[in-house]
Formats: sequence, C-alpha cells, structure tokens
Amino acid sequence: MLGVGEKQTICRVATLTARVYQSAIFSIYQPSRIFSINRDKTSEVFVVQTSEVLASPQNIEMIHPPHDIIPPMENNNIFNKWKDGLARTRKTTFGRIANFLGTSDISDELWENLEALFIQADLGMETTLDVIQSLQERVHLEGLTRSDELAQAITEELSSRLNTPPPLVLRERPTVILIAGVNGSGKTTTMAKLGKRFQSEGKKVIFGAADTYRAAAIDQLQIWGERLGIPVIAGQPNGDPGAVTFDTVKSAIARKADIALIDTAGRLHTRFNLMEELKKVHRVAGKALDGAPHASWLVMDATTGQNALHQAEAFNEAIALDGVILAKLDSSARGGMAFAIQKELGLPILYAGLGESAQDLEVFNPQAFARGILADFL
Ligand SMILES: Nc1nc2c(ncn2[C@@H]2O[C@H](COP(=O)(O)OP(=O)(O)OP(=O)(O)O)[C@@H](O)[C@H]2O)c(=O)[nH]1
Ligand SMILES: [Mg+2]
Repeated sequence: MLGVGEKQTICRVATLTARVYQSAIFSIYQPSRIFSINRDKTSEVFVVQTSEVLASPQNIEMIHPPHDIIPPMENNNIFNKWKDGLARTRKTTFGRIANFLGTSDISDELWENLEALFIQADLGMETTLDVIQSLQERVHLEGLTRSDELAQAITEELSSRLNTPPPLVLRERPTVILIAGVNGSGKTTTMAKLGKRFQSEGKKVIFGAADTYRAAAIDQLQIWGERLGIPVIAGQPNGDPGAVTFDTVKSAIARKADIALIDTAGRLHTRFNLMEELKKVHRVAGKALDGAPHASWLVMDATTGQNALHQAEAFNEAIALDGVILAKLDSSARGGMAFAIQKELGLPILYAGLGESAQDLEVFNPQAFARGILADFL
C-alpha cells in the first residue's frame, strides 16, 4: 500500500480488463503500482504511479485527488479498530507471509508455502489458486525475481478481491430484515448492534423475538431492548415464530417504525425443521406486509472458517440471502474466510462484528480489512 506523503498520481482505465491493462501499463510506466477495484471484465482499474508519469496513453484518464480511493488510514480510529480486531488473524496466518519474503529468489518452495498459508487462512481453494495464479502472472509481467518484491503484489491482489458493500437503502417503511444463522453465530448480539447503529442514525427500530426455541433467547433480546430503548415483540417460549413475526411487522407498521429486525432460531431438532421454519417466517412476513422481508441477512461466526460456508449455502437456498454479517472477527484467526464468502457464496459482506458490545459493529470496509490482516508487512 501507499506510504503517506508519497507523490501519487492516479490514472483510470475504464474499459480494459485488469490483465490486459497490466501488461499495457507495465510496458509504459516503470515502476508503478496497481490498485484495482472490481476486477471483473469491465472493471475500472486504478493505477497508482509514484514516480513521474512518462507517457500518457489515450485510454488513461487522470483523476485527482487520489484520496477518495485510498484514504490514508494510519491515524484513523476506524483503521485501528479493524487492526486490533484482526490481530488474531494477522498473527496466526497472514502475518507469517513476511517470514517467506526474505531476500531469496522466488522459488517453487515459496509458491508452495504461500498456497499452504492461504488455505490455512481460510481463503478457500478457489481464491487461493486464483491469487497464486495472478501473482505468478505479475512476477512474469513485472519481471520480479526476489521474493521480497512480492509483498506489494500480494497486498494488491488480496485487496482487490474484497468488495465494498452496497449502501443500505430503506425504500419501505418499515423495512423488515430477517436475521438468520446457526446457533451461537452471534445473531442476537448482532441485532442489538444493528439496532444501536440504526438508532444513532435517527431511525426508529423495533425487534421481533422469533427465536422461540429457547426461553433464554427471548430474555436475551428483551434485555438488549431495554438497554437500548428498543421495543421488543415477543411471544411465549416454544410458541409459533410465524405469529411473532406477523405481530412484529404489524406493530412496526402501527408504530411507524423505520426498521423491524427479526431474530430467528439457529437450532431446532433437525436442520430440515430449521430451514422449513425459516421459510415459514419468511412467508408470514410477506403476509403481514407485501414485499416483506425486504432483506435476509446471515450472521456467520468468523471462528468457524470453511464449515460456515456450507451452512450458508443451505440458508441461501431456503431464504435467498441478501448479505452476510461476519461476527466475532476479533476472536477469530480465520478472517480469511471473508475472501471465500465473496468468491464462493457471491454474497456481499455488509458488516463485521469486532467485539461483544453494542458499538462493536462496523460497515465492512475492504481497505481497512486488507490493511488489518496485512499490517505486519505493509
Ligand atoms: N468477541 C465477539 N463475541 C461476539 C460477537 N458477536 C457475538 N459474540 C458473542 O457470541 C456469543 C453468542 O452470541 P449470540 O448473539 O447469543 O448468538 P446467537 O446466534 O443469537 O445464538 P443462539 O440464539 O443460541 O442461536 C455471545 O457470547 C456473544 O457475546 C463479536 O463480534 N465478537
Ligand atoms: Mg440468539
């Protein structure tokens, strides 16, 4: 990543693919650094040029200032929060990349070590192979020979594979959001965090305690509701979650709430029952209000790594998820699963849980995330 105060010029290539672009640019600019966003076929690719621009090819447009794209984060509270929250992931896996990147030549052994580390870091096989292939292409194109020259390329390749989540647009009032996930993943705590965040944005929030499977689950949400001053619609333990959902939506309409967040069960007698119940809750929300639920978010426990991806597929089939909230990143060494969630599930990561209290929820920030896991060799 860029050092603060370095002379920067950013060029935008609007129509070329990242690969074509890379080979084009390296024949014109040396040395240059590439920072790409959305590496899909038609993506915009941003080049950061730290030395003087030597030539200006026609299809490159200069944009200033560069700070919108790569905000300096070194003294920023948010960055520090991410950096602290990702300490385990960084120390256990990504931070060890620095050990491989000595002054030796790039060798087969280095590629094997990197591949093993990415897999261990829960990037998933697909992402791991993709990153390694891109790095090998860059080594070829940029003529890198020493392993320490790879650090920048690794940072850029990883950052470019994380996307900024779409902004939350509340088109309906109330906007009804189902919060799903396996038991213990962090649903109820995340609901409290979301409630606090929306409240602080001036929105009127209501909670629905549709996890009726355990009495303690209802109590837990009610305690959060009291603490935050958010009304909680609840039924009896072992009552019908559909009925609670219906009452929550109706109550949100009557109270003119902006957002209704509905907590759902993570554990039932069987996986089949769980998914059938979720589908029912989904249907009932639609009966109470046309178009509801407007979003279904899956809370994933970042400490469970790749297993959580299979669970997510089952939830996605049942209730068509709109996004993921990655909880417990702070107690996980497996933050690398963020890459697999985007690549293998194709779902945006909307928020990240970085602690147990109500304020420990951040909108997912790819740059802060990449800097947080790679801080040791940036
Ligand atoms: N460190 C940390 N702990 C978290 C985070 N989110 C949730 N937790 C903790 O994880 C545990 C389970 O959280 P819950 O919110 O009860 O999980 P749940 O999915 O509602 O669980 P069930 O209702 O049993 O299905 C609690 O001890 C939370 O405090 C987080 O972002 N960081
Ligand atoms: Mg719960």
